[in-house]
Amino acid sequence: MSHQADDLEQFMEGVRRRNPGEPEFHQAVHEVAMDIIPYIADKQVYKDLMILERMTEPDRIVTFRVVWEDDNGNIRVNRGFRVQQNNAIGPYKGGIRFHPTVTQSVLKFLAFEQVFKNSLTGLPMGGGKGGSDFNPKGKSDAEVMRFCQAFMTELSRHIGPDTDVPAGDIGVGAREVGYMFGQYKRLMNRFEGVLTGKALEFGGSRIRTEATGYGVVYMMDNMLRHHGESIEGKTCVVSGSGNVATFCAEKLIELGGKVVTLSDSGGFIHDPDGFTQEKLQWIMDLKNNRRGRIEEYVGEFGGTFHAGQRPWNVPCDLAFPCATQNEIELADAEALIKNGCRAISEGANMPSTPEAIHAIQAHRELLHAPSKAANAGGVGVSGLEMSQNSLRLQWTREEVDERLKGIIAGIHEQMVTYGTAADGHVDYFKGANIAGFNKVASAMIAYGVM
Ligand code: NDP
Ligand code: 2IT
Repeated sequence: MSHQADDLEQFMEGVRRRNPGEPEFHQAVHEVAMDIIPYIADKQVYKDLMILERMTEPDRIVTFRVVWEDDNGNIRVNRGFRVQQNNAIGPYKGGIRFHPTVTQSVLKFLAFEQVFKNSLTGLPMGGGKGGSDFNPKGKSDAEVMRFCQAFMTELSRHIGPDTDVPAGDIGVGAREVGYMFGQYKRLMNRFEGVLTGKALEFGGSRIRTEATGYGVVYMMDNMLRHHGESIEGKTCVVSGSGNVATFCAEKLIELGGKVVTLSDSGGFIHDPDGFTQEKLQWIMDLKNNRRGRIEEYVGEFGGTFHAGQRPWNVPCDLAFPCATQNEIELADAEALIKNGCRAISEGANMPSTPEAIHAIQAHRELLHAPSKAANAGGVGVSGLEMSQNSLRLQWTREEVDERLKGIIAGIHEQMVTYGTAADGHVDYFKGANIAGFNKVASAMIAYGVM
């Protein structure tokens, strides 16, 4: 083994020892350390000051009991978390996830990724993440409201517009942010920008709802243009049918892409004719208002439903994983490669397994933008929402969209700067990891030992 492979293994050994039983967290740290350890090999100050070791240890984790009453009068108990990972370059910032699969490991991986992502946006935001194992599926609005109020009753002690600013993620959208913001305002008697993703009537930003999905497509556009190509006429496979997936599909259709799949946890739908904006509106209504299942699409518009499957075997030019972590495994990556897929822009956080990433990187014709860069448009516009709240102003749609495009183009440029090899090949993972790391590391060095 080379020195660097030794150093990586030794470092990961420590991470695994200090964080037992947290496989998602180990995976996220390993994905970053693979690039950072060789990068700092000749930068003694980073090693002496233990910068990477300090970055992998959250500043703090708050865990708490959330007790609420369901519609039948039963008392229900869930666990709430907030992982405050790193605030070297700004207040902790990152979403809240409500899903039965939420564990400390999942939230630690998300908080760790968020530090690098927020750094890449160029805005002053540290990294954090929170959530609960609460399952919103099948719950009434009143139950969701009582849960959100109970959750915020504890969380409110730990957050604030200059301390920690949560937002949405899986299972947390406009409805949940509304309930949580209302409860914070009631408890603190302060109207302040403590959450982002708020509705326009009470301090939200235009384009925040669309921002993650739009940004994923803008990143794809940047990657393709850098290689002399464009989205127009390309067949696109998208997974998920939530916030990120649907606005990713909307922007793709607008730019002339042909989107042929969407999915949910029940399986995927395949419409070989491609979705139109009208069909997509129907899906958004199904998911956001009627809270139905994606398979219902087939009864309305035709196409096929594939129960229990993901869409990666459907031949495509461009792929957009927008559902959840580890949804592209090795066999999926191999299917994408075999079918001639040209590029992947990751909407979900850490959607590709290490084996899948390895296979894709070995196949150098397949461009691959990592989630911490490709989905940074969401938190980027959250940062703009914080700016607008501080200014007590709301910008126009055009103004926010222009800034979003600028943020994504800036991230693409940083990845090219740090990720381009001598032969011109761009390793977007390496570029994102090093560029995200540099800014946070410099701030930490400036603060001294803490
Ligand atoms: P939503 O809750 O709006 O939608 C999630 C979608 O993914 C649903 O279609 C859901 O299906 C599906 N899904 C969730 N978990 C699983 C699972 N375990 N297996 C299969 N399908 C699953 O969430 P978002 O669209 O907001 O988030 C999607 C991804 O994007 C996540 O990885 C999130 O972290 C990431 N992200 C979100 C941002 C945002 O601004 N919202 C910003 C950056 C990243 P079902 O309805 O059946 O549960
Ligand atoms: O993963 C993410 O970047 C988000 N869920 C959005 C975070 C935010 O603060 O807008």
